[in-house]
Amino acid sequence: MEKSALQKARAAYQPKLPLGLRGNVSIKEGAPTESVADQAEIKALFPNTYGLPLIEFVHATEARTYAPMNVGVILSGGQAPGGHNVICGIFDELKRQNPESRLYGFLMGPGGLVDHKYKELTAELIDEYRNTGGFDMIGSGRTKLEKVSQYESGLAILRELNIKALVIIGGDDSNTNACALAEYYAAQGAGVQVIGCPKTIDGDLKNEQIETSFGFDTACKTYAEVIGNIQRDANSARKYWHFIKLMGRSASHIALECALQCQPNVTIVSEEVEAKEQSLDDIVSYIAGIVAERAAKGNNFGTVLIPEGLIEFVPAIKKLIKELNDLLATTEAVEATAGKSGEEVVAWVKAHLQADNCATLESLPAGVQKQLALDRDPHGNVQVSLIETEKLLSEMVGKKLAEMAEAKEYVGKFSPLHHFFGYEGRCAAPSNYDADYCYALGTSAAQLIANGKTGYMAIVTNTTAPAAEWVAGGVPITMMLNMEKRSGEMKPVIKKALVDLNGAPFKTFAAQRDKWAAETCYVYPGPIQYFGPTEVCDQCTVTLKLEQAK
Ligand code: FBP
Repeated sequence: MEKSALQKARAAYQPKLPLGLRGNVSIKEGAPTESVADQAEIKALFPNTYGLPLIEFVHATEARTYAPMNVGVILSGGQAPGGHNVICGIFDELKRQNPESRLYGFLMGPGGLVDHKYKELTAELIDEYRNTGGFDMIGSGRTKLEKVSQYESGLAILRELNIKALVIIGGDDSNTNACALAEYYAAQGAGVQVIGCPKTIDGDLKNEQIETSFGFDTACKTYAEVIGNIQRDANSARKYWHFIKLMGRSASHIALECALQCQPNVTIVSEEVEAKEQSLDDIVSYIAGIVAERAAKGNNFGTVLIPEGLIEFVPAIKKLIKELNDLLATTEAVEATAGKSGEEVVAWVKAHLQADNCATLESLPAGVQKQLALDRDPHGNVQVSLIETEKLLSEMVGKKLAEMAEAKEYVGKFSPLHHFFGYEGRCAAPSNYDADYCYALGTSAAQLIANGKTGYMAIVTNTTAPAAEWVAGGVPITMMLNMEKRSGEMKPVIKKALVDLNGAPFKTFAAQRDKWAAETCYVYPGPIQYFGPTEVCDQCTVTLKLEQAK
């Protein structure tokens, strides 16, 4: 592979490991654990993997011998910077323990295990991908591992390759599935350990045990760099309002972190919209108010951050989407809308919706009405992520400002521009934080395997301190489970961490947002720095610093 000078320098970067993971390692086990909620149900569902102790790795003076072992690894779900370093960490530790050990990568996500698509990860291949972004070493996919037939098909190839442990690198759903797989293989006496690893740029896989999911740091820093550049442009030309949508399927952690890093004029936080039961009109009025306030001072420019998942957190729209999903799944709807034009489908839908949901639909621009009525995913659901919320909001703000101008409440010029940042950050070269964090997670995963553990997630904590002081270990996945309704049934799942409105990151933002709105307090974070002073290169997110501040 052809490489740039920075890529070459980056390939040579040696991730910093916590002291506890350097060289010889011994294991410290805590007391038995309980699940966060619904203990009796979870215990009954996971008799073989429930109640295990928390684990910490500490430096040992005595060397240990390890038998050779074959291990498999899977990347699951959306790309997140640092995934390759998790694999490098597993590989290096596995080979340090015994050079005869082998690592196999299953291709294109969990589907590779089920369909027996794999490749051996050799030292040469691993070296190509050290400290790189992306998941292209083995690819990723969104196949859900949840059926016994899949577990059995996976077991066949694991046996064929003599693989005794599998590491699943994924988000909350993939780790929930890893837990079920660990339990199944333990119950069958299959002799295969299953270890999870916390990944997602969305930052919503975190709890008492997991400080952050990997990739969140790099993705946010990448978006913050570009938002900062846009803000510098806005402040230079003073003629555009930039509406910027930021990835994060559900939680608003990315938007909040970018706000804390860049101090934009407006940031909408979906969790607050839901808690305050705000309507789309409330959000639009809030933004229009700020546009008018700035215009009164001659500042016809600004930045607005919008989380990708916003629309589903607006209670009235959530209700409308629910009825649309049910309505359009009926045979009557399928027959009545077949072969019809977009306008005709929208008219049919309006005639069949409840009055309040119809009013909500009619309050939206015609283009969005069509998207809601027509764009369905393979399960027949509205494709919320396709809705261009940044355009929807700016269009509605424009209308509101026109009304305000009529009423002599606004004088100004409103020229909106639109951006969506998601894919730009998901495969960025990992920051030092993510490069180090992921390598330590991979090393921990290999240690959990070497110590015979299953049903654990690799963790690394104390990551606001210098990397040498980070603490590595494992947490039983059952400890993070609770029962939630999924597709009409109660299921054991890892609780998704939405933005906590009582948490320090949101409170810090809320205390300053009025000032950021009225004045121009932009911060321009600049690009991620890989080489240089530690205060520039080795910092974690503002969110994590605020959450961990004692
Ligand atoms: P994961 O939860 O699997 O980590 O994926 C997160 C994410 O990047 C979201 O932010 C985004 O909404 C989604 O994936 C997009 O996924 P895709 O590229 O598969 O459409």
